[in-house]
Amino acid sequence: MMQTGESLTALAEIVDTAALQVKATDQLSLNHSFTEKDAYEIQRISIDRRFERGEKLIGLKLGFTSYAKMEQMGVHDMIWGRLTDTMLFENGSTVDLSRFIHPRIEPEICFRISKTADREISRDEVLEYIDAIAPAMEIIDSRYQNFKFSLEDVIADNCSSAGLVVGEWQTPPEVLEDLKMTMSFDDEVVESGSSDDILGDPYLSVVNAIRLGLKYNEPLKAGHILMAGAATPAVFMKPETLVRTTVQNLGTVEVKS
Ligand code: OOG
Ligand code: MG
Repeated sequence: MMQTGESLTALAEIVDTAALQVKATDQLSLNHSFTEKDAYEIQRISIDRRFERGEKLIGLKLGFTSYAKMEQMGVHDMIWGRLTDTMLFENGSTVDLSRFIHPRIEPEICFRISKTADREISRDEVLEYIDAIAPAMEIIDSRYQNFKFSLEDVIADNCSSAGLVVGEWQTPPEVLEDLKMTMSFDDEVVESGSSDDILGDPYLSVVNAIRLGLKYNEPLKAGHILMAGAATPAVFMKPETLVRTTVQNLGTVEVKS
């Protein structure tokens, strides 16, 4: 059954409060029925609450752009969420794990958007819309118990987004295929994959994020960043650990806990 505006607001408050109080909540879908469209509306309302508290939109993220992630989480459709300024950690900085419920970290690629697209674009046009690219990691922290959710649940929860760290910006190469990506904890490799694991070509993340942003009235704009989605499964963070991701040809990015 379609939820009314008022009850979508109540559901948005549940996920926002869980994030604020750093306390896991039941999956919304256990007690409420709502559609994917409703889920994006819940996400929008919950992120609006952050904006009201002063946070600023810095860009968008995609999720489930790799089979590794889809399999790990049992969810099989691409999703998108919003990134705000308070989620951004400086490369090499220390992250306070007490800010999160049960944080996981995953290796990604980040794009800087240089031109606002007012229509869908093709793969061949991507380089006209970005001016920089960087190795990156996303910290995800589902607001749901045991990191378990349906597709609708995770969309409502802003796709688990909780933090991100971006390495040095590079000039975008013509092709991004077949670049080795590894993530290590204190120099021990914990996950490795290839840039190809992201949609077969991470530049397709730009095509898809522009399409989805237009569809949901949250267009990617010049100056925004875009997280492409993880190439490998995410790994639970541990205290006192240096986490580093290396993307072949693009360099490294790291964060300490
Ligand atoms: C959802 C977020 C997925 C990605 O990069 O695929 C995601 C989750 O795994 O909790 O960010
Ligand atoms: Mg991610």
